[in-house]
Amino acid sequence: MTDLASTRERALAALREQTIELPSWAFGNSGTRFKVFGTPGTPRDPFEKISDAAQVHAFTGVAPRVSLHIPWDLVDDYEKLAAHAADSGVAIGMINSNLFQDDAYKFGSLTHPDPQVRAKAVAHHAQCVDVMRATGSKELKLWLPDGTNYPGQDDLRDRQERLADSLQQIYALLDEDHRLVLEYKFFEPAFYHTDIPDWGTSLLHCLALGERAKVVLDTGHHAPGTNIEFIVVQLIRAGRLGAFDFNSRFYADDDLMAGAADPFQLFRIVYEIVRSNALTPQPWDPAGTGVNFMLDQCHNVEEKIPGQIRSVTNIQQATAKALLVDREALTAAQRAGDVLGANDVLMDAYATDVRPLLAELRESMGLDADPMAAFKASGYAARIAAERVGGRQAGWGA
Ligand code: PSV
Ligand code: MN
Repeated sequence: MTDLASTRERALAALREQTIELPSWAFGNSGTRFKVFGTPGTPRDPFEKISDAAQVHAFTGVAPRVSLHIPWDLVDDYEKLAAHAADSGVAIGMINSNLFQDDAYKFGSLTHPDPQVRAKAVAHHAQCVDVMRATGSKELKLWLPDGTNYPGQDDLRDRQERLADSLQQIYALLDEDHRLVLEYKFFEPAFYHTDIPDWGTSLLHCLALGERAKVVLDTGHHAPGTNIEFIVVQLIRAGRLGAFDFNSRFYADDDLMAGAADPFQLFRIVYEIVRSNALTPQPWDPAGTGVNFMLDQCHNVEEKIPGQIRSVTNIQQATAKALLVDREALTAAQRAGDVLGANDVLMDAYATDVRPLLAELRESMGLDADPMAAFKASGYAARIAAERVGGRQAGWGA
C-alpha cells in the first residue's frame, strides 16, 4: 500500500500542473435547430468571449487558454486579439477550422468529388495557419461533417483517398512547432456513412501524415456503451492522443457540461491518462505525447461562465480521484487475480470526496476555495448584462 500522505501531496502537485482549454463558442448563445435563446451579457465579439473565458481562469486558476473557431472568431487584427488575451491573463489555444458552413460543402469538404471544392477547403486552413502564427497558437483542429446519406451516393473509397490527399496538403502548411489534431464522430450530420467515424480512421490518417498529427477524442462522439477509456489507452500507446474535447452526451452527441452525465466515465478516462503519466503540462513538444484537455461545449439553458466553471471543476474532481488511486495496491490485486479487491481499490478512490483537497489546492494558489461562489459574488455577470447592450450576440454557427 502506498503512503496516503505522499499520494495526497503528489496529487496536489499534479493538479497544480493540470490545464484545461476553453472553447470560445461556449460563451456565445447556442441551442437547437428549433431555437436559440439569447442571454443577457452574451459576448458580441471574440474580444468579449475572451474576457469571459478569462473569468473562468481567474476563478479556477487552471484554464489559461481559449480555443478559437474560424470564421466565427474572425477579427481584423489577431495580434490585437492575442494581446487582449494576454492582458486578460490567458493565451490563444487551438484554432478550429470550419468545414460545415459553406454552400460549397453540400457534398463534403475535404472529401468532395470536385477538386475545386477540396482546394477551397484546404485554402481555408492556410487562413487558419495564418491565425495560428499571429496568435501564437500551436494546434490546428479539424472536424469534418463529411459523409453521405444514401448507399451509392458517392464512392466510399475514393472519398478516403481524397481525404488523405487534402490532409497531406494541410499538414504541409504547418510550421515545425505546429501540430494537427483530427477529430472523429460516428454520426452527424450523415448517419449512413461518415468519412471519419472512429478513432481507427482518424489514427490511420494521422499515421500517414506524420508524427505531428494526433487524434482528438470528443467524449460525445461515441455510441452509447462505448468503452472510451479503452480508446484512450490505445491512442496513448500509439503516442497519438492529441486532445480531448470533453463534454457530456445527454443531448444528441455532445456539448453539455463535462462530468454531468457520467462522472464515473470521466474518472475512468482520466485514470488512464494518469496511469500513463500523460497529464503533461504545457508547453508540449509538437511531436510529443502531451494531451490537451479541451472542452467542447455550449450552454443552452444554463449560465455560460458558471457552466464552464462547473465543467472545469468536474474535470478537476475526476483528476483528483484518479490521482488518489492506490496504484501499487491495484497492481498487486490485479496480479493476484483478486477481482473484487482490484475493483475496490478503484472504487475507493472514486468514492473519495475530493472537494476539500481541491479547496486546499485553490487556496495554495491564492484563489477562493469555491470558484463558483466567488464568481457569483464578483458581480461580473450583472456588469456584462448592463454593459453589453446593442450589437449582435455571438452564437454557435453565427
Ligand atoms: C460538432 O460535433 C462539433 O461539436 C465538433 O465536435 C467540433 O469539435 C465542434 O463542433 C466545433 O467545430
Ligand atoms: Mn468536438
